[in-house]
Amino acid sequence: AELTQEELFQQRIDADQRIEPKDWMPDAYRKTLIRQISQHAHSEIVGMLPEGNWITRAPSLKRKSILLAKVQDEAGHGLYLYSAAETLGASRDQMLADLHAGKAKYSSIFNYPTLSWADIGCVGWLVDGAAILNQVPLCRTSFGPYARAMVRVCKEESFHQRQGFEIMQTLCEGAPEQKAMAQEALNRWWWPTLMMFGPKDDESPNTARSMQWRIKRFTNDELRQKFVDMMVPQAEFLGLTVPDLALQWNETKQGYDFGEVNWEEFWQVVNGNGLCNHDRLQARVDAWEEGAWVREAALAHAEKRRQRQEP
Ligand code: FAQ
Repeated sequence: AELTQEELFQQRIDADQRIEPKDWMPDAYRKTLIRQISQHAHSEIVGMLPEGNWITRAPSLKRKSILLAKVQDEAGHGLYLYSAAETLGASRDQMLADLHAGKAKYSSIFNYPTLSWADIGCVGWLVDGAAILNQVPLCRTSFGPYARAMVRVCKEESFHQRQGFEIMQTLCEGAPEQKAMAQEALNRWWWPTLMMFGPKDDESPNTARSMQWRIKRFTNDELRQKFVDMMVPQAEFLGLTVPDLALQWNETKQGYDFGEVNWEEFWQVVNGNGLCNHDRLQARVDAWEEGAWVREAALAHAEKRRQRQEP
């Protein structure tokens, strides 16, 4: 019997061939990619806000220039990702309209406040650490433009993670007050970071199909486990305590057992009721409205140039 288009598509996926924008693809594949890539793009842009909050208060000129560069990198990541989503037929104006209307999701982690300088350390160390674990496998995701965008993003994320760890290390080697500040920040960021990987596999509606299509290469729980196994020794090296009484090395599985994430809190934050959801969205809406004159001026300029070039 002849294979259907969908079966041929799955054969290409199974042979690890990249799917490109003009190739045939099932509607649901296109839809789930637009969903994931646009959420990812929004996360990068909204993710600039918690760290942007500390640019004017960075403790030294050196820290300030590093933080500025990092926050600008996140803007760049957002732009590559919006472009990748556009190759699937999504319109950037529509994606942004959905974000501004509160209809589009972005990572739960950016709805938590950055209260002290140590939070900037934790965002780099833990949040970028989680982002890297999730994104390195995405360099091999089946959709070409998304995979290629991830290569550069991951290189930049490694620098971000390193700078976060180094902030933590400096604080942990400093005065007792600085070490306490680092511990207090870890206490607040640990659990929200574990939530970044998404719901448990048996409660994740998208995982099975995204694995079959090789959009995702690991499940949410697999990545969460890798994260804990990677981070616990780093916390020990810093002399910090991971705030989880259930945390214990499991010899048989050669990994850590750890406590249960507060899923009630996770869904509250995802559904708009976290500490900063309102402020984050308002900041994006304000930026869009205050930037209207720039967009208008750019369009007017392009129009003038076009008229000048006409014979
Ligand atoms: N927050 O069925 P699943 C960064 C939603 S890193 C909010 O498991 P999926 C770097 C999910 O969308 C952060 N919503 O979904 C940076 C779905 O809702 P939907 C961004 C979440 O897609 C660092 C529903 O729950 N990284 O920005 C979350 O298979 C520092 C059911 O979930 C990425 O986006 C959550 N944590 O797996 C920037 C990576 N988790 O759409 C600035 C790419 C789940 O059905 C500063 N994305 N949901 O209504 C992915 O790998 C996947 O989309 C997952 C979720 C793993 C996030």
